Amino acid sequence: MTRFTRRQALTLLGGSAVAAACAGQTPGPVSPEGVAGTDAFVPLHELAQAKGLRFGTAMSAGQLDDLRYLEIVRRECGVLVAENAHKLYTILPQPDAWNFAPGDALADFAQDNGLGMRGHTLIWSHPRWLPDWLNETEFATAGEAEAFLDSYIGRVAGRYSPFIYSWDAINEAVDPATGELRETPFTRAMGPEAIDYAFFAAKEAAPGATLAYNDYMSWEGGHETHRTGVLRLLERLISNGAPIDALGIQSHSNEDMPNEYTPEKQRAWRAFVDEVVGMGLDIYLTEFDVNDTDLGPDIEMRDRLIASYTRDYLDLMLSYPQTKELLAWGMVDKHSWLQGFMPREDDVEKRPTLYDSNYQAKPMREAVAAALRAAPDRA
Ligand code: 9MR
Repeated sequence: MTRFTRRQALTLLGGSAVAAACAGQTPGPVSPEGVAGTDAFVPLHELAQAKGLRFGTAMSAGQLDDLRYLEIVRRECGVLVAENAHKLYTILPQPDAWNFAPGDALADFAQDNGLGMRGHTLIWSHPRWLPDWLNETEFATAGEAEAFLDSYIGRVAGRYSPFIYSWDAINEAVDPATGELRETPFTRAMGPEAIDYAFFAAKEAAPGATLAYNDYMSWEGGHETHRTGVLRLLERLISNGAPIDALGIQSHSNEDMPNEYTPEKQRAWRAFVDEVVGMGLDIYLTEFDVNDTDLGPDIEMRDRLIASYTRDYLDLMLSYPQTKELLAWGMVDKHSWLQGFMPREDDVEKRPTLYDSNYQAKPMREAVAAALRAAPDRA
């Protein structure tokens, strides 16, 4: 018997209302459009697809046990990315101790449910997020470092090829304080060429996948040096002929609150994005969420500011036809990494994602839907 994926089956059955009905989700407290199970409900991945975009989320392997969360992911998302399971510290915590179990579990879930998958990340070029054994490694020659990159990237990107259609080949190589490259065991042995080399190795292992440089420079105040450093790195990669397709703009707003997205900051940010697309690169919004550490505790007020910022930020970013991906960094507040980062003084739960901790859609979800509906078509 032919085995259809759930997504294929829903398409055959005829569209979004059926998708919502099959998802069997209890209604949320937002406008009818955002309420799963109503005729007006259209999944975000369908709204995105209609404009030539992909919509999805990050997920950890542990969250595969949260069935209500899985309903939301299946219903809303077309793409999954592993929050931590495809990082080097997970896959190779000790030399020769390969651990693909969590990454495979997430890839299996994506495949079984008709979702695409992005890979995050082949090399996180930041010593804090490399395992100790690797930070302590001194490659004797550039050739030794190259051999490691060939073997690690070849094994990881090769394992998921062609299923993973896009990789963050390198994550966070630029030091925001100086704009220079961070030092890693690879740059110590190879110099800046280590970054280029990772792109070439990824292309060889996963020739069909698009490759991005991913980083957290943003519109926030104080990010000017970071943005300049990233532009310099992109220019270098391109002039060296590295196979880079896109800049991954993580889209966390960590320190500036959503109501600090001023016209002046937007102008500076737009100038940066203009330069990136001017280099011929696509834009992927890879880790979208909104931090509310410094907003007052009132839920209605926080949700309103977060939704309004979401709409404004996405309107700007989706106005670029080069923006091809929109991935949320988690879809339910209680699972967000931000609950542990810059904790709120009043200790109330943060509201950084599209659904609250009772799995109900929030105004932020409607803001994403509205921005996708308003976005211009792209190829
Ligand atoms: O959300 C991730 C968190 O669970 C991990 O502890 C942390 C360290 O691996 O990484 C977080 O994700 C980061 C992503 O990989 C890169 N951009 C910043 C994200 C938030 O810190």
